[in-house]
Amino acid sequence: METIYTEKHKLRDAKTELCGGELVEPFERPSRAEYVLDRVRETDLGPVSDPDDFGMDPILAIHDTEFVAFLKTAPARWKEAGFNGEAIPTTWVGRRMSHIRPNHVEGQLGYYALAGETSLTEGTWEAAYASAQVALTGAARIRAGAGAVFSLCRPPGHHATADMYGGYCFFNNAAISAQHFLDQGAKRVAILDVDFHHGNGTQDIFYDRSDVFFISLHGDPLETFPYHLGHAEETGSGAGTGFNLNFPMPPDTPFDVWQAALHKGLARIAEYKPDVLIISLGVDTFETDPISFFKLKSDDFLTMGADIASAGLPTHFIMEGGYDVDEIGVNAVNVLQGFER
Ligand code: Q9C
Ligand code: ZN
Repeated sequence: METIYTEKHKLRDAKTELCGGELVEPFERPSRAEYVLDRVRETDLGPVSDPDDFGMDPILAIHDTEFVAFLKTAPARWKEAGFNGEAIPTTWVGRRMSHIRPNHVEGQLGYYALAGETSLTEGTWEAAYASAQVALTGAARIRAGAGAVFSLCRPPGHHATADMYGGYCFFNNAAISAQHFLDQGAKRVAILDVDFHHGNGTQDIFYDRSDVFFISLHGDPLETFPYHLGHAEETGSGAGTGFNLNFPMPPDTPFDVWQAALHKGLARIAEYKPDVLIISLGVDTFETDPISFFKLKSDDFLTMGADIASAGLPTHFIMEGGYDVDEIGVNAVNVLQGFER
């Protein structure tokens, strides 16, 4: 399987993450992608290629123009406003407050952030742009006939909505890839999100549409991030009714329980008959992930890959989360090797 990768991810290198009331070294750090790339090379998974440049249009097919401009300029504007640290929101649009966008950068952070942990820094926009280009290049490979491709995206994307960032995500790489497939002639795309966290951004983007079926297996939002979306009752709206499927699961969920949900999701995907399957591939379901609570073991990721392969669909793997950095390479590449066996 071919891997798409660019070093430009290193431009996303925040010094701080707001965690437990402290500013800590971010869990989502550059070494994550390096460990995955090392493992891709070590296992001879296949060639590693640079992304092509598809420009802004496919990003703007998903994201709001003003939001994209905000991400680009916010770090410099934050500095100009006289703030010394990295840009972190301190306000939000609380219930019954106004959705009028403020002028001041501090207010705009509250307006565009869906969570407060993710600092905006110089270089973030460029890295997020490059990450989206990695996903678009992966999509082009599938379109050209590849059975599977691994887009080693960083920063991740599945928490980002059309006009909100947070949860370490800025541009929604999976959504951008799905829309690109549709714009190139696909009729139906399924996105299966196996990251520990609910893919709230992807769900929100496609919630009222039937041409993208979103399925997510994740920690119950009653207990974990993103807290405010991802319940089983969320099944889509309008034309999208029936095309959103959530499997929230409790703390300490082991692989056999998780796998039963995977099989249910795959059965629904088979009925849907998509042209392409996109996997939002987070490996933060791992038993020693520092911010998650599932109990998957490294070998389980091989089984996961084999189960995904049984769908028999062209499959676009897009890297999302995974924060046990020492094991992220083994776990992510196990899914890809399990798929190929
Ligand atoms: N104090 C992805 O996996 N909450 N994002 C962190 C640590 C945010 C995860 C809590 C988790 C975001 C792509
Ligand atoms: Zn995650």
